[in-house]
Amino acid sequence: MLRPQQNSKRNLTSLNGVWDLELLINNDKSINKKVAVPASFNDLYTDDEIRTHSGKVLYSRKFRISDDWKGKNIFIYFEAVSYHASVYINGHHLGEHETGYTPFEFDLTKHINFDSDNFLEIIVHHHLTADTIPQSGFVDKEWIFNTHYPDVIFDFFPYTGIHRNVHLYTVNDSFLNNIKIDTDINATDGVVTIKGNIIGNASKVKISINEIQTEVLIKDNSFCETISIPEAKLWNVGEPNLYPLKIELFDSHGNKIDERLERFGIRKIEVRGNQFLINGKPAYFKGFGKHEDFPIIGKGNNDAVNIRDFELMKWINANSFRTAHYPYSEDILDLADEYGFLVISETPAVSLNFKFTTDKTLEVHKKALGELIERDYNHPCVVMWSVANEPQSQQKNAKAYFEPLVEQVKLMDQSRPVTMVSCFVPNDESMHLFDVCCINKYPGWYELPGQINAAKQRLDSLLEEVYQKYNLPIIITEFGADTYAGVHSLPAEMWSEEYQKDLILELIEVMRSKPYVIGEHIWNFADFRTSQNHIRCNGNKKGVFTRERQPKLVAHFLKEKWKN
Ligand code: GCB
Repeated sequence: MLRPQQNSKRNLTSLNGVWDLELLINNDKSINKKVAVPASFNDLYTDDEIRTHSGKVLYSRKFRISDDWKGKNIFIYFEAVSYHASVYINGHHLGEHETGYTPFEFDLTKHINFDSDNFLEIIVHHHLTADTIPQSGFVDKEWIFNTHYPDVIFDFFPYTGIHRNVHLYTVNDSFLNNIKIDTDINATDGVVTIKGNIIGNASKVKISINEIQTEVLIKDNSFCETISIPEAKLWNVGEPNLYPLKIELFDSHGNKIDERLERFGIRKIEVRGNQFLINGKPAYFKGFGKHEDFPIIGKGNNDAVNIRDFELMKWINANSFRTAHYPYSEDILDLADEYGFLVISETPAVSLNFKFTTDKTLEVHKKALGELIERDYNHPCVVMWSVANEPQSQQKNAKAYFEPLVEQVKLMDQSRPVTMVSCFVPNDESMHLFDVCCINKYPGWYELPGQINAAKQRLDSLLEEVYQKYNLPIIITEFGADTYAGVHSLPAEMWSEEYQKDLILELIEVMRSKPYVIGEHIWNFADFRTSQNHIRCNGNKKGVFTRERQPKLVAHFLKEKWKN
């Protein structure tokens, strides 16, 4: 499956816009609303029972197709629907998709009307259980986060809806189905290997990278070609050199039947000893754990918000972020390629609890991981896969659970390291499986509240212990303090802008004193909405920026600290 694009052999149209929404509250009260796509529906209306609704909802709309599309195969492509989607066209059930952050598509060709309306319906179901990724819907008495409204076991609002673009597109009977781009470096040459497969019948592809052109015969519906680019301009942080790639598909009569325009960056990643090397040079991660979250649209993809976020990350001299706690939109990864940011790309497996996982949980997790790697493989910005955030990895069965997932990553992608983000080190039972140790710790906040000096000492000894135990390079993927913008205090006290600034800057000093620490990611880039509970006031306030994307005090100091 390839992300849809408009080109000389494909048509593309958007189904974004205003749709109809029907909710059934308590199985009897039906509510009908207008709804925006893409967006979460939760914050569009004024009723709590709609905002916190977690049952099924029905999205629907009509659309017409141009006669120009007659004779083509027509597909519908959803970039993401959260959590479960069941799709119908003109009353025919096309199929289903589970997990909320990766794309899926269906062939509509047989069911489409040309001279009248087409009626599209999606039943969207956000019901999380022990078997879903992420999990929710159970109570672990030993765990503190049990009292959320709406009730979830993670710390962000369970937004629901058609969160990303919906496209209709056409292809001919034979078309390019998948393309994988690998890059390597040989002295000053860039070495690019392009693999692909096709559906239908075709005889050759023509591959063009600027003025370099080559033709490759198709065998067993696939092709593979390696091309050297002399004096290659490499892709790296802040040096987002991208090459255009054109692949044209021809039938046995020499007619062009499909085309694909891609771009790629030449770069090589290695984890060697304590270091994370990009193009042979050590990289240090400065940046954030983020969220897809914004007022009114919730988790809906929005180009303006995405660009503002990248401009702020550039302004503050960050060089990287983690897609906490799920795969982000394809538009965000495109921007990261173009701005030259390093991305740790994460599956939606947040807060796994192995007391409740089942065979089905692991199966869904594997599928979500496979879909993520498949989707993001060609993005140079993605430098590491994260299989999970903060699982209960102090539990004995964590290792057995993660083994097949690490194996799956290694099978699908030999070019990138794999990590898991843990809050249980040094008691983590599974960290030995991974290439990099990612740690979430909140000294000076959840532990040792208000005590910055003691927090520094705690972090120092923890880092030493973790490094001794696992012997892996370490990224602190979360640390920080809730901070209500506008609250000030001298001496610095929790929740004030001064406390956030002092704590973050002091903890960074500890991290930088350890040669095996290869990154500092603050939690969070911006404030974000959570479920309601007694430790959150209008959501999580650990943002360096407010939810509206304005800086708190710490932002100005980080900008200085992250220069160079
Ligand atoms: C964590 C979680 C993150 C929370 C954060 C917090 O460890 O990974 O989802 O939002 O802590 O602020 O408590």
